[in-house]
Amino acid sequence: MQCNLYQMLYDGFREHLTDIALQLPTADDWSYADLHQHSARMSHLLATQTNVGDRVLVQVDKCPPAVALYLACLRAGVVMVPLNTAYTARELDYFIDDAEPSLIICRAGDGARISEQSSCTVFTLEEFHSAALTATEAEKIVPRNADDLAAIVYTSGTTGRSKGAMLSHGNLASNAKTLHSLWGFEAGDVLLHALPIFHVHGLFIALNTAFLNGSRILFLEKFDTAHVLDVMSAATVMMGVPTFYTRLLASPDFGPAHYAHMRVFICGSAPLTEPTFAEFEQRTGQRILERYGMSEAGMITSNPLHGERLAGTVGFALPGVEVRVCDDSGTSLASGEVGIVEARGPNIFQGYWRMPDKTAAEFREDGWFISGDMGVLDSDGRLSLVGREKDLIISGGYNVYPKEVELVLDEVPGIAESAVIGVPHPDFGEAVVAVCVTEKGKQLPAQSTLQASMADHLARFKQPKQLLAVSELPRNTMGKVQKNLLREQYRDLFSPTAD
Ligand code: MLC
Repeated sequence: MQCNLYQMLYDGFREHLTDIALQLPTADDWSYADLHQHSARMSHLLATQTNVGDRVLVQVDKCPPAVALYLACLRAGVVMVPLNTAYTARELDYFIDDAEPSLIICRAGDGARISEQSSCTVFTLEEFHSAALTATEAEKIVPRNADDLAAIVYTSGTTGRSKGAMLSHGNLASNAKTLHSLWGFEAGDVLLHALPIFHVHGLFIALNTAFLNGSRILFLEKFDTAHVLDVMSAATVMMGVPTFYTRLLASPDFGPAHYAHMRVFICGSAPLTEPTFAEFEQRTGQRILERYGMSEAGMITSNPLHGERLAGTVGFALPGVEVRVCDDSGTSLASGEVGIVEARGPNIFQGYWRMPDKTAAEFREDGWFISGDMGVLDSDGRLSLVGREKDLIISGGYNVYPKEVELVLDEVPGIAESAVIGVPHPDFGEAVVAVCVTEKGKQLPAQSTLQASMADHLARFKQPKQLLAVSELPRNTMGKVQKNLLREQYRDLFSPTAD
């Protein structure tokens, strides 16, 4: 049976080939026929450069050819490895070593550097796209099984080493189909898309559901409040991270003319606070639909489209997905008890790329995935997240593990040790903050010096928004740094009312 996700998406949009697929502010729109044809040609070119199952590393700006490339990878049966455009050359080195791609497609301007960095074939997206346009159109869609890999999505790891979550055609297809139906996609729906397309949220959740529906996508390069407001009145569905919603609320211009036609505002990737939920409802009359997911699982739970959407909860397990809350040994806890969220279903990834031990540690023998998030189920099966077991910081929807930042800071001359924490931030939800102990008799280097030392090593969003010097870090009797005390101490660092 053909389980290639492209086949399913094509079946969704084939009746809409002459309709606009990607609507751009520049009016350079792409129809579904354009996406179908360009991806066919790109897939043909991919087939001349790679074998089925090879990894193709992609670090490109958000634009229509990048979307065609995603579809081409599916069609050609290669495994796309999308990378955040904020990653530095050093970070890229790690991904090249780890994923061992046979092809890299990058931004204009990065081609020469990456060719030096890697022995595999490198194209800029522009080069690849123009070369593909001269290629034959390959109608072919490579047959794939449900468990064949479609993508590897890297997520930060507790140890500072990123892990590649392997997602199969079946994983992505199950989520796309379920969410398309659960969120009530219907004829005439128009999706406002301002998310990046190198993560699960913007790439798979947003694009795949819209493709299945043959929907027009208002395709914005990034979230810029003014640009979003310019186009919002034409949209019926928006998906975003909480920062999108706090930025909309911060805009005095945001009014009924913008949201009157909006069928549903969907939010995820980071916790939506109850005040934001309430203020949004008060301002617009709309209750934001919060859902919960992660790179390893796509979407896991969602508040209902028609039932009650409750602030502070992430709703119910998606149809076909099981969710439970367990103690450390994997024993289910009663409703009302806090424990680790575990999930099982067709959406759960195939494991971490070349990390069998890590994979084994995060799965129970009977297939339950141990998410690492702490949660509690109510008696109706509604899940609320109450914190994270691990040290993870979520800044503007991006995950940052402190260890990775600490390893870089500890190399900076003058810093003896550091503790990196997340503290509340009005725009990003949480901000990365570093608390540093300086070497004896030394001062904390100037912020600009520190920033410069980190620039080569860490993507901008991982770099601390503030560095603080202390004489010592609080430790428990075992000698472990008590980050909870630091988080408490600095919780008001970015509060608008803080001194
Ligand atoms: C940008 N910066 C960030 C940042 N994004 N810093 C911390 N956290 C972030 N998320 C930096 C910039 O480099 C810049 O640095 C400064 O902060 C201000 O930039 P900006 O122009 O205001 O930021 P902007 O480009 O508007 O981006 C903010 C954002 C964006 C929140 C709109 O980060 C975003 O689109 N986030 C979405 C992430 C996402 O899609 N996550 C899904 C993961 S999938 P300087 O110092 O140079 O000025 C997943 C599964 C699931 O989690 O469930 O969905």
